[in-house]
Amino acid sequence: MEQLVFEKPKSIRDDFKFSFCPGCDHGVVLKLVAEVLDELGVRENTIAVASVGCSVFLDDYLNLDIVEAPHGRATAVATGVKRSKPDKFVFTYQGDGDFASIGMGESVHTASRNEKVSSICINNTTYGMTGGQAGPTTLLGQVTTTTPKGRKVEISGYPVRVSEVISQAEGAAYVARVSVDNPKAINETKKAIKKAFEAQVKGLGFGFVEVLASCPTNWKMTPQEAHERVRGEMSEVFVPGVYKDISEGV
Ligand SMILES: Cc1ncc(C[n+]2csc(CCOP(=O)(O)OP(=O)(O)O)c2C)c(N)n1
Ligand code: SF4
Repeated sequence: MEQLVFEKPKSIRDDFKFSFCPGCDHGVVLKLVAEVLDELGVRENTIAVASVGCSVFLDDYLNLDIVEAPHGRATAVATGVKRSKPDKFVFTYQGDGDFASIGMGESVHTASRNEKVSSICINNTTYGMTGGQAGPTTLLGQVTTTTPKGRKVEISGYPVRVSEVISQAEGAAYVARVSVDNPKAINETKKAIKKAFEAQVKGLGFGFVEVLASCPTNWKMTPQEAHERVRGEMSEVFVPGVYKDISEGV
């Protein structure tokens, strides 16, 4: 007898068009987001906000109402959506260039105001879609198209530790940094996304998850090498963990 062991989440479109590179982690994270939306039963009541970057085609993947926000403005757009429709479940899905570079002002203030929205930030240490320029999270010494000799403190400063910054905002209800480079980490990431989304459902406030993710294309690595980089040098600088959880008193 045929036994169903896996079902496609209803929050993923039946006709989704796959636009990510082989080995990219965006697809894994989007699947987890879809599973959590299904499990919380909020799909039909959700308005998601997409950013620029490789996640710009969010509406090609997710079976939801989706608004597109210009570079960095996703949390500001989410704020407007939530304030005008407080009964909706609202989340943003952004790259690190979007969330923590040009959008950092919006991101920090959204957390400080304790807006009842949730944000996912994919930290792949680069501007992926535009060809691998340095971004706020680019590691020291990392070679990118705009740091051909490696990122140097004297020229570009230090990498921004996004979860540490957001967790300092008094209004943030939940802040966690996770990764998806192995099955255990993927399970932890799903739990973190659920916690962040539940913070909104329970009215606790702003929930944030930073996902350490690979960009094999711009890192010029195989998917395996890219995950080793996430586990190694990336996790040493961007230490995974729960940085704030007001429901647990962390
Ligand atoms: C208003 C606006 N400014 C700039 C751009 C150009 N742009 C498109 S994607 C991108 C970088 C995205 O990088 P990131 O947010 O890290 O996402 P990734 O592609 O790595 O997932 C930029 C600068 C744009 N599309 N719109
Ligand atoms: S450029 Fe990087 S982030 Fe964008 S789809 Fe390809 S691997 Fe993923």
